[in-house]
Amino acid sequence: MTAHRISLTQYLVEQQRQHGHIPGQLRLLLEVVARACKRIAISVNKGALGDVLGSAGSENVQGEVQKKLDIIANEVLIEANEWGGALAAMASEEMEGIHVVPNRYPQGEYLLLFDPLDGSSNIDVNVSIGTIFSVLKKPDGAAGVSEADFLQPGSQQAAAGYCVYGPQTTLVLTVGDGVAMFTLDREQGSWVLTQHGVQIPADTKEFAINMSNQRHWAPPVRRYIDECLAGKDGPRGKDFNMRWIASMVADVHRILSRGGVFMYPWDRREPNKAGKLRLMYEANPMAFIVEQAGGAATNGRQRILDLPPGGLHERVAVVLGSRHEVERVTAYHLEAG
Ligand code: AHM
Ligand code: MG
Repeated sequence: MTAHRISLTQYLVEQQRQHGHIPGQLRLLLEVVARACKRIAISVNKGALGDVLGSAGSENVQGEVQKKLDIIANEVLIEANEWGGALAAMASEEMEGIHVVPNRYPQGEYLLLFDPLDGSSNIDVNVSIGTIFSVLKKPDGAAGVSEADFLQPGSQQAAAGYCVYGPQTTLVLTVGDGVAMFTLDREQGSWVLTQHGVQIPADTKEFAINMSNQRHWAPPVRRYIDECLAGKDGPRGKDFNMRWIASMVADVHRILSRGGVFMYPWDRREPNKAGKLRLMYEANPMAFIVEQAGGAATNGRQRILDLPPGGLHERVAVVLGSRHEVERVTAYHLEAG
């Protein structure tokens, strides 16, 4: 294996050179994001030894208590990306407004959005967490850069990825030419291509949902889960297994690896919010990756990548993963009117 190792750099150069998928600036940007994820992985691994666990005693724009690692990861991503010349601005779950690249650095053509540390509730209990990112192109001809430039549907993404900090540190990436996975070789400090052309099986017997919210769900979601729970003797004619890690990165990573359906639906407790997850830096990048791996992603009614965003921190219901199951859940919603 060692003799034929393909590094992230080599993979990206080949994408640029042979397939024409990515311009030089985008390649540079993705390398910088990957380097930042390596630094975040080091902090995550230190845990209690690095004084990185616990709450930071502050709240983010969504009113959620920030963990120290949320803030560290956000700072690492900003510092790593602002001087490279590929970006015009960044947006993050941890910042209310956009972060424009300061004047002292050259302005690039791209916009980067991220959830610096997804699955925050798992930080202190040593369960997998991750970083999710989405790359958009700044609209042509726009003078300067504003929040409105970010409000593009997910179908416009130039690239998307996530890094899962688990038993292995794995970077998963798409530039619109399938999905590739890179494992961090800690001794060498480099990302090594370990899988490409990732495909999600269209059928599955595994679902992921937070069952404790069952009483708040809408009827189509109840119907789907009830049918799964009925098992072999129910209308589906097969037994289903359930998994819920409470880190979207880890749940999506399992689905990319062996199939499954992931749902964070709308629920009655907050009728004005479309769900818990954020469209622009959680649902869109994951939907892009899942579609590139042959899966599907909807909000129960429409394709996530077609949704026009109304704001940076907009929330959305999410159903993604194995295509036939996502189609079924979506059909149940449409039938319900
Ligand atoms: P976060 O970005 O604040 O960490 O929240 C998002 C996370 C997802 O990773 C995960 O799927 C979900 O929240 C878990 O929510 P719950 O605790 O309601 O099960
Ligand atoms: Mg998150």
